[in-house]
Amino acid sequence: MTAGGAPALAPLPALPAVEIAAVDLLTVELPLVVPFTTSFGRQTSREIPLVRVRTPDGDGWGELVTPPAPVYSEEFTTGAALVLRDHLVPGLLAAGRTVTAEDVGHRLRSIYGHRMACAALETAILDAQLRAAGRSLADHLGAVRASVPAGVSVGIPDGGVPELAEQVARYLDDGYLRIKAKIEPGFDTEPLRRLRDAVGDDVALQVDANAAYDPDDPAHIAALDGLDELGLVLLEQPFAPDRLRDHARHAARWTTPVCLDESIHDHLRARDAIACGATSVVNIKLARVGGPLAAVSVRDACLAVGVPVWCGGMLESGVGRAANVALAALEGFDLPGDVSASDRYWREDLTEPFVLDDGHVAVPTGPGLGRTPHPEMLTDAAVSRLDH
Ligand code: OSB
Ligand code: MG
Repeated sequence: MTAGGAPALAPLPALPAVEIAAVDLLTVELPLVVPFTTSFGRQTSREIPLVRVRTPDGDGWGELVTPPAPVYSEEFTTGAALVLRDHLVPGLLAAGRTVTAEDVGHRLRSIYGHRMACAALETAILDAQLRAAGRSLADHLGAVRASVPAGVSVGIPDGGVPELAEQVARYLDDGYLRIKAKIEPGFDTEPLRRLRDAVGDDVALQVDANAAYDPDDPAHIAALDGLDELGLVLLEQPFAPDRLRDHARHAARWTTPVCLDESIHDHLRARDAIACGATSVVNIKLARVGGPLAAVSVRDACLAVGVPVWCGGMLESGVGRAANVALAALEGFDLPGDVSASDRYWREDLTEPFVLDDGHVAVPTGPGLGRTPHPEMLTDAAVSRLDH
């Protein structure tokens, strides 16, 4: 045991490197089954770029989860595709075409940010290495469960509270174990009080503001104070990512735990945010922190000081979802994540779908991600080379 009482965490086993023959980006557009509205905008479909790493032993896949505009963080899809083509892939291959997933971090250490782009590349290389080794990502990362508890993130509906309550009732009926509602100034205390009344006190309910509140605006703070009476599991990212001290100042007054998402871009930021009282739960998205390996180090930093974590999502297709579900299977991920079934997002997923079984999603057991895009889902994909 470490000083913090958490178990000492073993380093990941080494895997043989792969020889990269080509790196491509395949982009498909998938309509969402329900529009997804957050404080930063409304999305009705996703442009999904997949990084494909070709090796003599087969392909590896990774999903680029960037939104179309730089509204969640600085990253956005056209920018990420450009940085992959002009900086990340050339920077990686300049030191040779025999690579490991760790090389993405090591060889590109002088490049700032662009973590979602790095994550797509690192995941694709790790997938190729694991497929060659016949090992699943979940096993490699040290999974401790065969299925993960599933929550669902519900956008701000066009039809207001009646539509929200109807959607939530359907998800609870499906078996989801907790509900996360998006909020923004003007859609917070009152709608959430009505939702709480509709679902009852026993439903695990949490909210996500996506940084839309101003910590110095009394009306904004009054609205967040009102939420504190609703018995929420947590309040996710009320203020802008850099405002750690403001999160800490208000978190100290609330009984509802504050959980940071956008603010936590690496394990050092996790450590600092926890130490200053800005967050007492952490949403870990492997794409936001630069890939599965960085996600494990964020998890380690949280577990070392007894802070619970859960796995967030970015409306992934089956490719990105497979990596998220493997991460959510690790020790410490005890709260239900935003790891919902494929049919919550897509009429037809790019891969074999993820399904909900008694509120849980099964962790893939096949080699690598355990999911591969169906070739017929990629027939209309726009394909470009990243390694010229
Ligand atoms: O803040 O967690 C977020 C989706 C896109 C961008 C940011 C967020 C989200 C979600 C959806 O909440 C989670 C999911 O994939 O179901
Ligand atoms: Mg969030």
